[in-house]
Amino acid sequence: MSQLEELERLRETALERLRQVSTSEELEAWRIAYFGKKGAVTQALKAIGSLPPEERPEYGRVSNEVKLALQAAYEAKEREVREAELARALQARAVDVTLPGRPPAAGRLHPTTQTLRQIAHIFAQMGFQVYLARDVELDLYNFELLNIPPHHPARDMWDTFYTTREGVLLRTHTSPGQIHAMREHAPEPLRVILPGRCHRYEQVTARSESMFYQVEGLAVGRHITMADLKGTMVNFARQMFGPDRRVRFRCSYFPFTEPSVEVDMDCILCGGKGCRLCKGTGWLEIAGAGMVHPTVLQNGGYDPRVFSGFAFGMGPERIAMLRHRIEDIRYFYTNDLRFLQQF
Ligand code: 2NL
Repeated sequence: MSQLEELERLRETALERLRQVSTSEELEAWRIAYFGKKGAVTQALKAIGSLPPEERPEYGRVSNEVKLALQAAYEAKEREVREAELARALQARAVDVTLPGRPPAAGRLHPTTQTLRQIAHIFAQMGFQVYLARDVELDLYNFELLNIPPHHPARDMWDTFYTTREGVLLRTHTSPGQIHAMREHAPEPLRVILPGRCHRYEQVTARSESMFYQVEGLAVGRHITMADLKGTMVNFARQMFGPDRRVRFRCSYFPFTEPSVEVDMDCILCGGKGCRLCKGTGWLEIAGAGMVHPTVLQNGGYDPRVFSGFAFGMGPERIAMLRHRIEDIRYFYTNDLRFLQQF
């Protein structure tokens, strides 16, 4: 066989073998077999040196043609293999974009937050604005300005978390915030509710936590009477617990109100006959309240000869416990989803 025929055979077999290549590994093996250092095409090009001079031009031309043709075929095959392999990879790790997504777990408002919002809504209708105040307070605001002097026996009503800084404590009730509110607004009349966390250094039981919320209300104006307090409390009880609720006011004592009362409503379970929930009394306590003590009005910046006011305080956890028949306050802040997801 002549040298030129051999070149022709080389071209045919190389193209035939290239046609059978389908992976990048096979393609690389083909490239080494033909274009590697000892590859068939490389050898064929080198062979020109051993030919008689008169055959060299023709051989050179044809061998160069074969080389270019195989190179072009190789490049075309390389594109084909790359595309095929990409298609296979996409097929293997297919993502079905038409599948519906996984729904994110929907959160919800904490039962205390829900209750705080209902309370705020009811009082908003009666003209009360929400006032927010700090959790860390001065003894001055938490006690002294509320008519509770140092060493006064009334201090025993609040077991207090003190900080290491003299005179700085965690508020035991939201009342100090009312002093801030009064001082901000005096001598203008005022109607605010003040929700927030309070802290007491107490034994934790089914009925009391060391951290809990309070909502206090305060109305200060020129002709405010006990009748305004009673109407406000009755309206609240009926909006929160049903339009037929009866409300009663019992004598009580707070250092910052005079007179002071406890606000009760008829039992939502037995309607007043007496049961386990109301401990046989027929009544449930929902708030403490009273007419703002003149000294406290004065400390808030109001002249007690001109201004009067009423105030009340309630525990939103207790309100929520009554509404939802929750038997233990500790459920509120233990973060057990089995509890929280019921609301
Ligand atoms: C309760 C009782 C009460 C107040 C809070 C108050 C605030 C000022 C002046 C007068 Cl600045 N009073 N607050 C009054 C009566 C009762 O809370 O049992 N809370 C859970």
